[in-house]
Amino acid sequence: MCIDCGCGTDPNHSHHHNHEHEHGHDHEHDEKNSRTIRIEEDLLAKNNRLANNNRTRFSAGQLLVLNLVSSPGSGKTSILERTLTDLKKQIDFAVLEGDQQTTNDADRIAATGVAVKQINTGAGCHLDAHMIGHGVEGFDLAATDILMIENVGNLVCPASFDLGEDHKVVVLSVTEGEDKPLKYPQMFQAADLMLINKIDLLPYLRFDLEQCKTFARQVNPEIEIMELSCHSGEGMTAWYDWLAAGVARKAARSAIKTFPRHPPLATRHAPRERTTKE
Ligand SMILES: Nc1nc2c(ncn2[C@@H]2O[C@H](COP(=O)(O)OP(=O)(O)OP(=O)(O)O)[C@@H](O)[C@H]2O)c(=O)[nH]1
Ligand SMILES: [Mg+2]
Ligand SMILES: [Zn+2]
Ligand SMILES: [Zn+2]
Repeated sequence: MCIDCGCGTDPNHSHHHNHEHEHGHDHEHDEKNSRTIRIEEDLLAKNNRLANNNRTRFSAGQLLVLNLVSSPGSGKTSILERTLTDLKKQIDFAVLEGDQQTTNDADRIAATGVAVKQINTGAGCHLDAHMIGHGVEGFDLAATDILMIENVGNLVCPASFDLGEDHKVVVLSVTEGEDKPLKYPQMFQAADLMLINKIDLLPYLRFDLEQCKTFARQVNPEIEIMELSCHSGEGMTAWYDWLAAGVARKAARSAIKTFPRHPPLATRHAPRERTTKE
């Protein structure tokens, strides 16, 4: 039994956690609605618990975990292919690929020589923390600097599911229209970084780059934004620098953990010897 989720430890097991049950009986709408809300809350609460377990496991090493989210076809796999090819000599990567069907993306990543596992969600439209917990079984996380998770192409519900990642990175390609941050605000609020991809196509499109950035900052004033094209290579250096800085921050944090600058609390606050007055 898997202690966290109660399922078998076989990573190939398949089960659905977010299926809905037909009740086969009538009941008031309010009752049905409140039950639906309760089920959703339970589902998210369970996901958050498993995400925290993932995070604890990831932070035991120096692992930087990124969750790549976007609508279908924005270029997540293409960005990964180029990034892994360019950086794999300096940074150790592992990749989890989420898709409803096919191993196409995992096959593309495998061709770069980086460790990869495909998670097929079937009818599911997002990855959840439980899938990630099992997905990383078999990866040598202690020897990995960055775990890249490519989520299912969907700008809606992956925003609500914490996987235990350090950052959600939202990819928006210029063919999608500059208004997407306003139409799908939750995703852009949840992300720390937005990659605007396919800028090589800008001369052929009516896409207002500045307007797109304004919209993104309107829903998330803190969001970092980079423009790039993984086909032409333009803008990729800034993304690579961001990744390298993330890895360096992780390494520094773990060095502080290993060599504390201050004596441990127990030593600093050791009880003083009592002098008893007779
Ligand atoms: N012109 C141009 N095309 C790109 C760029 N990046 C990706 N593409 C193309 O966009 C299409 C989709 O790219 P993918 O990398 O498969 O996109 P994805 O986000 O992984 O797609 P899903 O996994 O299906 O959601 C492919 O035909 C790519 O060649 C780019 O920078 N410029
Ligand atoms: Mg893909
Ligand atoms: Zn399980
Ligand atoms: Zn979903």
